[in-house]
Amino acid sequence: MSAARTAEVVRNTKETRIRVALNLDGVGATEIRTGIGFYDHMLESFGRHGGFDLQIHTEGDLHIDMHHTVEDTGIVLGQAFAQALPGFKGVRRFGHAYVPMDETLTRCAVDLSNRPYLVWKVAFTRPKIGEFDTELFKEFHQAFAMNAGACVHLETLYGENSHHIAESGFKALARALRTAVELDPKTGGQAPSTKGVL
Ligand SMILES: [Mn+2]
Repeated sequence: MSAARTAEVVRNTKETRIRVALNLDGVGATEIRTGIGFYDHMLESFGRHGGFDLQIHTEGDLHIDMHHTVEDTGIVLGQAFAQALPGFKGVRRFGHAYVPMDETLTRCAVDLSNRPYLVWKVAFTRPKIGEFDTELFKEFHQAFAMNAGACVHLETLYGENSHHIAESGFKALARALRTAVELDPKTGGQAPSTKGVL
C-alpha cells in the first residue's frame, strides 16, 4: 500500500470560508455543514456512495444567496481530489455508473485526465427544491470538474422528480469516481496514459 490518499484544503475569501478533508480510501463517513440542508444531503450522499471519508465545513454569504456557497464548495472539493491524487498515478482513471432512483435514471462517466470538462445534460422539472435553486447543481459539477482535473459527463436519461434528479446525479458522480480512483495494479503505479503523464 502506498501513501495515504488524503487531502485537506482550506480556502477563505470574502464570500466563503471553506475547509475540506478527504480520504479516498475511507468508508463513506461524512461530516458536512454548508448551512444549506439540501446541499448537505447531496454531499453526504456523495461521500457515502463514493466510499470517501469527507468533512466539509463551509461558511458562506447565504444572506446574499446560495451561489457562492455551492460553487466554492465544489471548487474546494475538486481541489481536494486533485491533491489526494497527484498526477493521477496508479489509478484506473476511467469510471462510470448508472444510478436509478425511483422513476429517474442518471448516468455519469468520468476520466481523471487533467483535461477538465463538463458535459451537462440534466434538466430539472422545477426551478427550486425547497429554497435551493436547481440551476446551482450545474455550478457545483462545473466547479468540481474544473478543479479536480476531471472530464465529467452527467446525463439524466429520464426522470420527473427534481429531488431524485439531483440526488441520482451526485450518487452517479460518486460511483463513477469510486471506480476511477481505485488503484490499478496494471499501471505499476504510473499515470495511465500513453503520454506517460497526466
Ligand atoms: Mn434524498
